[in-house]
Amino acid sequence: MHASLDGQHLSGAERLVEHFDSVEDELICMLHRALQHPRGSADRISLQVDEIPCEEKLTGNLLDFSGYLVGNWEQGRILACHLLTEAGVSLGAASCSLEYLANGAAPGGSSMRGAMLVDAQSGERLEKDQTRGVRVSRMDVTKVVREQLHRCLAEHGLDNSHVIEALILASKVVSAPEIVAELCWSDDPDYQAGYVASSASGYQRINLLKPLGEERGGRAFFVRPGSADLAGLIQYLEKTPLLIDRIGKIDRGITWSGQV
Ligand code: WAQ
Ligand code: MG
Repeated sequence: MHASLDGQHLSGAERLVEHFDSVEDELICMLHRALQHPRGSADRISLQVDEIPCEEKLTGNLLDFSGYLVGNWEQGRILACHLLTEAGVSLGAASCSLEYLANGAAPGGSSMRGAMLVDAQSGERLEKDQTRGVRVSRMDVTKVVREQLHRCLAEHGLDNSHVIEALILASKVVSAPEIVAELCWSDDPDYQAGYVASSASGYQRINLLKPLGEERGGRAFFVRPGSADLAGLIQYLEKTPLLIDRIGKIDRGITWSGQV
């Protein structure tokens, strides 16, 4: 679903539906989402439905979730840099990517529509189009996992669509063997949280990664140095259907002392 208002993007979402019978219900949910967006009711809505042959579908697991609480966004960025280096990203690649996102990674200093691809050692940007970037798509959790996730996240007061969608996206991203880690924070001016994800350490949420009111956000996918088949990686991230049928652990937030 893509929805816009006065020619401006308003909302977008997608689902992988297991049974044909649920397609209609999901479409109605999407319609409501577009019409009841907090920033207004859409005046243009596109709904697209694609059949996916069963043999194309992969299954996988959701990353473990843990939360870090920092006192301010500057500390959050120091922590993000530390977690990235722990995951195997060089200090240079981590710090220049934080800077790209902070300054708006698209030409002209706005947010990209998709993610940067960054060499985890050199920090070189590898995506062909620095406005569009790489757009991860075709991933979802099963209905059972979605219900478990709502329940577990609600216990920590974190049952919101930002968290759920980011956790699903990150789970697909770091499931690619070429990816070392992901860094993300939102482009919504009033949503300050973000995360560092890797297959070894899971989804590590950081409550503050940018100042309130900041519209520049984005994503960096750190690629293992020397990965030859970038086209194959992009194909996997953008096109291969992944239905996540196992939930991970959900841990309570821990306060970060600022010591690295
Ligand atoms: N594929 C790649 N990059 C994307 C995609 C996608 N499908 N969707 C968005 N992006 C990029 C794009 O540059 C956006 O500007 C940026 O990511 C942020 O997107 O509390 O809300 O949808 O645990 O604003 C993370 C923290 C929230 C959640 C992320 O991202 C939590 C968020 P947004
Ligand atoms: Mg957003």
